[in-house]
Amino acid sequence: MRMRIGARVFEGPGPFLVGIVNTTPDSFSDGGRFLNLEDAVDRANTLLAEGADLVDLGGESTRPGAPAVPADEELQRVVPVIERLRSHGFSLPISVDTSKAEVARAALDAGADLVNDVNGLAGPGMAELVAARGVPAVIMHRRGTPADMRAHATYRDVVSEVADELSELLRRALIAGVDRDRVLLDPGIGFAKTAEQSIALLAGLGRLRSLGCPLLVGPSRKSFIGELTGAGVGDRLPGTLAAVAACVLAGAEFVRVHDVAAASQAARIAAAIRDAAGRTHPP
Ligand code: HH2
Repeated sequence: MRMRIGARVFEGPGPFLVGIVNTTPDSFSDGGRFLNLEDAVDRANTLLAEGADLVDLGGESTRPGAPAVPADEELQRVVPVIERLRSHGFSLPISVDTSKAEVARAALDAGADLVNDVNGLAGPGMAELVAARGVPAVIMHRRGTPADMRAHATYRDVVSEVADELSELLRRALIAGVDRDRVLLDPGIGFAKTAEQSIALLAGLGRLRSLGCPLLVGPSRKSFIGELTGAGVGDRLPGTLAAVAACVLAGAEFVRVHDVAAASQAARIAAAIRDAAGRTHPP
């Protein structure tokens, strides 16, 4: 993989760590902690110090059942954080986690470098904006909206259906003018997926790699870990690290996590094992 994101060129198999900054009152694991400007900026700087390769800033929770946030409120949550980080010389690329073109546009104007869209660039004007700005984007798979996605978790074969639906989202984005070389694909762990389906997707990342774009995967603290182990949302770091290692071993280039320092260690060990396996048992 070779992809420029903002001032940085990401080259090779990674893994690269995307640190999460949620400026929301209601995110499933850290809602309310980084809602105010200073706290969000501090959080981004902490993630940088912990070894993040980029930060992903979101102003709307996508947890199941989360209410939709009006664009102007989402803007007020994310744009000042980006402006502050950029005016203080923050050195990492910044990703904006939004499904609204209006929010993405303002975030890019303020200095964001990548659009991370849990709606797969399918909303009004989003793919066109990404195409016009020539910025990289994450196309994530989901079905339905946070309000109703649980009802959509029915698949005959989750890995091939997610692969087919991602491929269709990618096709539409390309028709709108998005550059294939600037797309990351994401299976959307937990978005209209049961625990069993999320595990199947983590096991099936190889199939998604065959779509030809780098992968970004977000298993951090998600409910599949709770369902399998009984761990509460504040107690899912060990399960997160196991999932991060699995993603890296399966060839995912980017992992999106809350706990960057711990995930960085897990990812580096998994990458060393991946690379050693490639030398001793070439694919
Ligand atoms: N997961 C969440 C949000 N955005 N973006 C991508 N590309 N992939 C993901 O798996 C993903 C995502 C949900 O996690 P979080 O941001 O911690 O929670 P919330 O949506 O409640 O703010």
